[in-house]
Amino acid sequence: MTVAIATGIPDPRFQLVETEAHADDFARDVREGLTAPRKWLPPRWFYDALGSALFDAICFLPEYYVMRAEAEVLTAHGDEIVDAFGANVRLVELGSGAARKTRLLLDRLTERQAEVEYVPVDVDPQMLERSGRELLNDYANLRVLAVRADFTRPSVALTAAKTDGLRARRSRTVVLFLGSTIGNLDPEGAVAMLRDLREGLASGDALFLGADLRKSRDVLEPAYDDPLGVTAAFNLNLLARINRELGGTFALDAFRHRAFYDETHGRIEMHLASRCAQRVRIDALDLEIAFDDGETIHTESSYKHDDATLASLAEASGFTIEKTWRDSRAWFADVLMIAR
Ligand code: AVJ
Repeated sequence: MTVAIATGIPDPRFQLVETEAHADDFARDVREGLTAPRKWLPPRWFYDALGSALFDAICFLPEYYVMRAEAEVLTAHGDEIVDAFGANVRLVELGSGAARKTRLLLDRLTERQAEVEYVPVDVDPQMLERSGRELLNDYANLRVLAVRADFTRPSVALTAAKTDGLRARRSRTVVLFLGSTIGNLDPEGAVAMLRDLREGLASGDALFLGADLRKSRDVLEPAYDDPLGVTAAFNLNLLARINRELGGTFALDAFRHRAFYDETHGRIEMHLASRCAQRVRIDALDLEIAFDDGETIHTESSYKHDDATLASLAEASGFTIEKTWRDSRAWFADVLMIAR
């Protein structure tokens, strides 16, 4: 079910494993989402090359505190966090991307352990190769077993990492799921994912989860609707991507970015609202979509957590919260959970 593929990196410390479980069908998701009674698109499709660059730009915005708040947690409490991981751990990271924040932990782990095995899990093999190579340049005692897999099915990735794994004497696996990526999942989806993760772990293994916290609307809404319009561009790029890849005919200026905080559900919702009644053709799908004036496509939910939601998430998925670290404003939390 998994095959190691040739990687062009002649480094014996790097290995890339492919799984079959990367649900990679943009066309299918666009058809399903845009023909639904309430139109929607999954946020995972934001991240083509341009979308990933726009997300990087978002992280520089003064209004978007999320990345900086988590970096503060990992910087201020890094030693304590790595202490709590324990000795000789293997690090798995779900949705590793460029693995920039991971370095704050690897800096410390590679000093404490003779050898660190790092298992980044991502759907983008180029990203895995690039970030893997960069990490290996900087850490002499690192081994990278990159797994190309859909991180919403962590058990598949963990199985791949087990069969093809590098042998290191280790006490426990610590799974990193940073950056509030969990926020894209609704409560049921988050529990389903963490349950699947728990199935791939042994009792005593750990999850280190980054979650954005509930806070004032006055802070949350500008973070997702910035005056420079970068988040608007990030959102609209989804339509541009449909135009580029599926022969869509979206006029980008006929849609407007909207983001608002739904306090009842504790989530930011992002939408693209049609500025008029219009029809849009998507050639590759042989489809024409009708929009009413003001009708929206729901493109993202970003759930915000608190102690209660994190506790019930852990409880429902087979983990026990060991410790929580927050930034100085208590806007973001990183939580260490142990598999029961
Ligand atoms: C990457 C899912 C953590 O929800 O804050 C940023 C994505 N969307 N601005 C988030 C995002 C709009 C981000 N996550």
